[in-house]
Amino acid sequence: MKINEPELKKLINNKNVWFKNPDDVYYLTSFKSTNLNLFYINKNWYAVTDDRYYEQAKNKLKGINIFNANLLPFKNIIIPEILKTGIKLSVDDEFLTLKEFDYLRKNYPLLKLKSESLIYMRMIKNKEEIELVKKAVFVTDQIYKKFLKYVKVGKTEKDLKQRLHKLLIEYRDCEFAFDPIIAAGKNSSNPHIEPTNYTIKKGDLITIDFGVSYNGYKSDMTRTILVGNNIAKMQKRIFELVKYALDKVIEIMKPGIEIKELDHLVRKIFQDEGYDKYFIHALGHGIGLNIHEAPVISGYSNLILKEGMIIAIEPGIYLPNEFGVRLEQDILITKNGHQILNHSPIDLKI
Ligand SMILES: [Mn+2]
Repeated sequence: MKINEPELKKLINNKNVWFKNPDDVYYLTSFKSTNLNLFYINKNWYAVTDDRYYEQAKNKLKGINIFNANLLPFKNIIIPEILKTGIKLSVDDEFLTLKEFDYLRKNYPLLKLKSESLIYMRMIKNKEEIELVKKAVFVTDQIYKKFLKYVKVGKTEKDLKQRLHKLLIEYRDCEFAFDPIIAAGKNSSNPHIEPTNYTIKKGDLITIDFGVSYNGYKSDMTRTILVGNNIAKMQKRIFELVKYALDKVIEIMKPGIEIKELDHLVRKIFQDEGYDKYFIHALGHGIGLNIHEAPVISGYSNLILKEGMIIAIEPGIYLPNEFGVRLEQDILITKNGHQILNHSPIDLKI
């Protein structure tokens, strides 16, 4: 994303800002690195990097004053002279370390730091970003379709994870958005668990949660499937309840809806059946350059849905030591409603 000055100025309200989050830096400059600090100070741009990126940055980042801080003692945060003048600088507190903070206090005593969350900056996706997420979702759907053919009794969770990796290799512009979750049988009662050597048996439920990253933009999808034909009554009941909640919540998603309302709706549906205490995580999250970004979909949110948000909705019920069901769809908020981006089937039986 090239810097879109008018948009950005609106977002940061003409403040002086220090961008430290690599995703924010990439969003603003399209420059990928593990060490590029970006500053917007008195309407000028400054970037500080090191030898590894300096030449590239000079060539690619037009209109930005580039500093090479390679030889300086604290290269990650040596910053332009201007900071010695005692300006006020907003910085995302999640990305400033205590070590850096102490260093700044000693060496830039006049600098006033203001802790500020910048997570809202990337919340509304533009056309280009929406296309990139759609592409990531498309690849996820393709991989899932091929993956399903491989799921059989006798395979282990690790076998299944390895298969996902093999299928991903075909898409050379993609990588996994996060380490895929494959949880079968009792393991599925943990929302997040590492794949094990557990061997899949008839009648097991398997939760598959994975997504891909395409040009930095992420998808996130979860399915719960049954191995074999015989479904236990309880499995069917929980699956149908989670599916019902997913459908109901997506149905109401459109600009203007309060985010906490989405969370309340799902918890109410589960509560009516006595399962609300087994829904042990937030209902969802924004996706974009990061797999979990603003807005968080929870009962504590004060935000409303807006056109251009892309949100993963993932209700789940986890019965300890029995099994769990989670279903997750990626939803684009459109002008008048929403669009479900995933096309993978949500059938329980395979
Ligand atoms: Mn998710």
